[in-house]
Amino acid sequence: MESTRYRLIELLETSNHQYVSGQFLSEKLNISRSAIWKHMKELEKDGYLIEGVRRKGYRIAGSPDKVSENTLHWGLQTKWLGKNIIHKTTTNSTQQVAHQAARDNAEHGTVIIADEQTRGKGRMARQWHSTRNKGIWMSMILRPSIPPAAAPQLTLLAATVLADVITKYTSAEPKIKWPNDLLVNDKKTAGILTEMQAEQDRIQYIAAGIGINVNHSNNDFPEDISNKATSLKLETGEDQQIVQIIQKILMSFEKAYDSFIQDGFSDVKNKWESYGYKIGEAIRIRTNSELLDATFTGIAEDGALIVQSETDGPRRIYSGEIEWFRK
Ligand code: BT5
Repeated sequence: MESTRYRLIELLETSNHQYVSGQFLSEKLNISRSAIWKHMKELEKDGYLIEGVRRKGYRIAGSPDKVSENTLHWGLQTKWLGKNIIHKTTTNSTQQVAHQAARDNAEHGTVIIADEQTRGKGRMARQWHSTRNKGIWMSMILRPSIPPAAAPQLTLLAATVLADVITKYTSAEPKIKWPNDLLVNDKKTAGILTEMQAEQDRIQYIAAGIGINVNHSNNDFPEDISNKATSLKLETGEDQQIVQIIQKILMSFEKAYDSFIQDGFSDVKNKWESYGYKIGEAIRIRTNSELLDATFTGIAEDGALIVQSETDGPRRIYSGEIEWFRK
């Protein structure tokens, strides 16, 4: 049923917005013309604008900004990422769904996406607010043949992809706050959570979670984060097309991922540093054991933060938080 619908969309898509006759579609898909008509009605429920004209056939006059498996597939030019999409209107966390799907052998490149999360997760058991239909809440299942120790590089790669897409397709100017916060005008607009299932020397899978605040107004954020969170719409003054942004992310991510697997981390590192928040500046870092004042000089091959401290020279920090502002 579902795959017939994808093929139907594919046939209409390759016709380049020209009319395609019901007869042609029914022969290609090997289903009756009334079955074609029923599929068209279902596509309309997804928000597609279908024009049916007697003796000419059907064409898609507009695809909607409503997230569904169909709308995401329509026009998605990827080789492996998002070939399998699982869309939920509501779920506790797309990470949870991703873990379950990965344990059930979901293929590399499977994408899980939700309109709303009731228990969105941040790092270290923190909460991620995921207001219904306002943002992008998705997880990708990846099965890279890289050593587990290299997994943080993929998280940094994801951040550069988000920064690239935001820069290219909106008027916002993002910065990446180490390790993975996307800031626009000093406020957080996206976060990344990468979780991994691995043996000692082999990754079983990575669930890479991406959360982006897209069309939030100020009152869509709960009070505890309203002064440090923002959305693309708030920063650009423009409504953004969620489906399109997701597709751009998937296309860019696939490309960047394939280059990374083939050529290694150095392009990602350079790109990351070009977006790096407070690179070259004095920052204050809170680690598990200390509060450190130092100058942020860059990131290392292994994803660590490199700082130059006044008292004890260059250091690598693997886990910690950059405080918002050094006083
Ligand atoms: C992150 O954690 O930034 C990772 C967020 C990943 C969310 C995605 S959504 C799809 C997938 N499924 C999930 O369940 N999660 C992933 P962290 O760096 O720990 O930041 C969390 C902190 O950011 C919270 O403690 C709040 O202070 C703040 N915060 C929470 N929700 C926010 C939002 N919508 N926008 C900006 N800041 C937020």
